[in-house]
Order: sequence, then structure tokens, then C-alpha cells
Amino acid sequence: MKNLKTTAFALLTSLFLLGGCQDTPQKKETDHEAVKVKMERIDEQTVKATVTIQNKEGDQQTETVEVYQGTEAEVKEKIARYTDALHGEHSSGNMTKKLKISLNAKSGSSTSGMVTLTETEGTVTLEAHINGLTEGTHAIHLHEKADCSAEDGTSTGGHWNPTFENHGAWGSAEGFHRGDIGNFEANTSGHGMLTFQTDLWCLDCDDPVKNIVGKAIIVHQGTDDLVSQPSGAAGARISCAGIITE
Ligand SMILES: [Cu+2]
Ligand SMILES: [Zn+2]
Repeated sequence: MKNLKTTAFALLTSLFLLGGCQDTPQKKETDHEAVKVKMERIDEQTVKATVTIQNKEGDQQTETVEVYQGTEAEVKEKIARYTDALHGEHSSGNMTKKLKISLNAKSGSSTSGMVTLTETEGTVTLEAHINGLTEGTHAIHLHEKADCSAEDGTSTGGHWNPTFENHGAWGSAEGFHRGDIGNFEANTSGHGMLTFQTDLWCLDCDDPVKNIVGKAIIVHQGTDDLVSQPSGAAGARISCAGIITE
């Protein structure tokens, strides 16, 4: 078994719960404003997740940090249970929609992966597992067309931008594309993982500003600088997945 350095293995997972639970009939005193998860690989078997929960109570902002360590499956289950608890506070019986799609190599790369998209209670969760990357930071976006036919991925068009804003960091007050997921890290083995959650998307709903079906997921060779227009100067499109329902 390989013994690899913890730091070299740092996987960054960003998970945003935006807007709390707006459809809650009775407002609770505490609203969970944001949850961030940072995952680090300790060794082949063990990962560590640092979960930061920001709560807002009136004008008071508090931050809770929880650390879980165990196998990847155990840690993920704990995080899932936590996010379920967040969303389970209000109405049950809502359908969960799920879509599993493959990322295929583009631009002469060997970068591929799997992406799972789940919608529960008005929140869409994207979980991506990507292999064949160069070590370091890579951009990931939603582009406007689910057409991965071109060898360089340009058939997917530009960033999905249904609100006609500038390119930017997700959630930025200066504007951002609804496809501006951002960046993730690949480790020394060329593996990267990302979890992203938002209530600004939906799977196959009637709202064209929210519906991500018919769009594409693009992984880039470079890093999104979150500033350059129109697409963050992220370099070649090295992997592509069309978000399509059967
Ligand atoms: Cu892109
Ligand atoms: Zn963009």
C-alpha cells in the first residue's frame, strides 16, 4: 500500500446551502445559513471531514465546527445524515429526483468521472468524482448546451448564464453565472472530488432560470480566476458530461 502525505492528498469539498429553508411554514429561531465541508485524505482508508455550520439568529452569527474521521463511506454517511437533518425539519413526502451521468475525456486528456445530481426538497446536490487529472486546482462549470460532441468540448457553448450576469465567484454580490460552480482540487493520484449544493438549481422543473437539465458539466485543465470575463480564464475543456434525462 502506498503511503502518501496527508497534505498532498487534501481534497476540498465545498457545500453550500443557500437561502435556508424558505418554504418552512413555521420559521424556526435558528436558520442554517451555510454549511461548508472540507475533506482531507489521511491515508488509503481514512478521510477526515471538517464541517463548518454557520447559523444566523437575528443579527447574531454563530459558527459551529464538527470533525468526522473514518472511511470515506462512513464520513459521507455522517455528512449526508447531517444535511438530511437540515432538510428534514420541514415537510416530508417530497420526491427525490436523481440523475447519474458520466464525464468523458476531451481535448486529448484522459480525464473522466461520474457525477450524481440529486434534488430533494428544492435543493440540488452535485457530487462529482473525477480521475485522470493533473495534480492541483481545476475549474468546473455548467455550460449552456448538453452537447459534448466536439473534440474540444466547445459544442457545449459558454457558461450557462440564464440571469445575464457577469462571470464570478458563486454567490458574489457583483454577479455570477448560475453555472459558476468554481474550482476543486485533484490529488497526486489525479483524483478529485467535489460536492456542491444549491437551491438556485432544479432538475427538470419548468423554471428556465433554475433548470439544469439540457446543460453540460465541463471540467477545465486550468483554474477559474473567478474574475476574467466571460469564463474565468480556466483553459482547455478536458472532460464533458451532458445533463440529460433518459
Ligand atoms: Cu467552463
Ligand atoms: Zn461563468
